[in-house]
Amino acid sequence: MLARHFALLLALLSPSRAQAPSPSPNGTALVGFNGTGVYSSSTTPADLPWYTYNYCNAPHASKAHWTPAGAGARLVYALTVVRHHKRTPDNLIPSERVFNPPVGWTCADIAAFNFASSPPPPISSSSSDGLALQHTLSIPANHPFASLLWNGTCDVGQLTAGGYADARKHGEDWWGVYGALVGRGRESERLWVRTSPEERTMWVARAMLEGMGVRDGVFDVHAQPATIDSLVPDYPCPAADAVRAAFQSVPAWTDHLAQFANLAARLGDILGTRGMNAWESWYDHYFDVFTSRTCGGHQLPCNATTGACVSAADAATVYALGDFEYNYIWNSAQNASTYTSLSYGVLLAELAQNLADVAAGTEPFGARLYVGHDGSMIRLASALGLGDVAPLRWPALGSEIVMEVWQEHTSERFVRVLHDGLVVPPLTRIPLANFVQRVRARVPTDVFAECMGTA
Ligand SMILES: *[C@@H]1O[C@H](CO)[C@@H](O)[C@H](O)[C@H]1NC(C)=O
Ligand SMILES: *[C@@H]1O[C@H](CO)[C@@H](O)[C@H](O)[C@H]1NC(C)=O
Ligand SMILES: *[C@@H]1O[C@H](CO)[C@@H](O)[C@H](O)[C@H]1NC(C)=O
Ligand SMILES: *[C@@H]1O[C@H](CO)[C@@H](O)[C@H](O)[C@H]1NC(C)=O
Ligand SMILES: CC(=O)N[C@H]1CO[C@H](CO)[C@@H](O)[C@@H]1O
Repeated sequence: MLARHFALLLALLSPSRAQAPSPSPNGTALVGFNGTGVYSSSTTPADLPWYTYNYCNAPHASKAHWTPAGAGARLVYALTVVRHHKRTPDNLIPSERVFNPPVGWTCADIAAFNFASSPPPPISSSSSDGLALQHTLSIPANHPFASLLWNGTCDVGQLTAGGYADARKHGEDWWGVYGALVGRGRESERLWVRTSPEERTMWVARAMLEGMGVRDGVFDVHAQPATIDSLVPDYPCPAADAVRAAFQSVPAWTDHLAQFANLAARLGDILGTRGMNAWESWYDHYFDVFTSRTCGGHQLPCNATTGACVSAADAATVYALGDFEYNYIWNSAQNASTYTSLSYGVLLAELAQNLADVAAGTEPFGARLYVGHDGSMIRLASALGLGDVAPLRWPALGSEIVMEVWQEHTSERFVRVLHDGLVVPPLTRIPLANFVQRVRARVPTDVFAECMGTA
């Protein structure tokens, strides 16, 4: 496994074989990231290793590459957290319509259903013929505010048909490895699924369940209200905000903004975002706008007036900067660990409790699946110490962390962690109780009081 991990690092560091062009060497020198990997297709080219970083569709555990933890050990539980798959941009260019991709953002190939039912229908895996409600989104050309959005039929941050297909395959692969923990026909009894309050995560849950072979009936997925949701996470935490504001005002952060001011100016001139704090205080928005397009098969944006387009080289530098920023904020900054603990403590406590229940023999489910966001993945990766092994990159679409519980011989149980399909070297065999303790150690004693500053 160690050798495989080394190979992974080499693959990440190897120059131009991936589809993204090599970024400028001076960018590499500053931020320590190359931005290499695949950013323009869900399919990793066959000449690259299967575990190559693919931002559009992360590698994950599958029968073809997964190996048991060792002879004599039996898999008894899997706690999986994934990011949703490909979507439209979550951040809009101020004059979005002017930058419309030539073929537009069309979502005619994915149907959205949203309806309520009262009284609640029975939860079961048998077919139920209720009245379903499909809703179709339209953006009328004569809408007075149409200039703020693209011409097309997709909502902002909407899962695309391509994202749905990737999620379905993800579910199929997940079932190939972990399905036996659930059992055919016992899906709603043995598999517990949680999403964020964001619609796209529910769509991904649906696609993954479909890929797992759950076709009919009513499946219950759980979510928390957006105001206190712990998975995005969205609960208020002014203390965490203050910690982050402080470590984003020191040179370790501000230097990269100064160093890449020319890049920011160039991008700002093309997109009309110059001087806008939301776009210039970090590269998050550019990263989102560019990758959503390239992963969705669209070109990088061009300014219709000047004809200037964002160059592939600049996009690659943005990707490297995105990795740098994610690693800094959630992993490497002084106090990043406090920030992660405060802002994710509620979910970490829940994950630890699931595993404690397994240890106590009171967990009724064989597996739990959480469908979240990049912010969910990076915090979990950081809290589990994955950033001590290698710097953390921006969690790719569909990225996955699995905490497997193995039973050895008679009583000894241990946890093995997989990240994007690969076993994480230091987390191959942690006694279950120790693992629970490690996760709990990252949970503030009184997370509400510490967040609200009343501790
Ligand atoms: C919007 O896109 C459709 C389909 O590509 C096209 O037929 C139509 O002319 C476009 N409308 C505007 C206002 O750009
Ligand atoms: C980290 O937290 C300590 C204690 O609150 C504080 O003194 C220090 O300035 C913080 N560091 C940064 C970079 O914000
Ligand atoms: C370094 O990168 C900046 C921003 O992309 C660019 O303006 C500058 O010319 C580069 N310097 C060198 C020495 O390549
Ligand atoms: C196109 O570029 C010009 C020149 O930089 C800029 O002023 C304008 O805002 C850009 N267009 C849009 C629609 O943002
Ligand atoms: C191709 C390339 O730029 N590779 C560099 C990636 O970054 C590492 C440091 O993190 C360099 O050692 C590589 O040379």
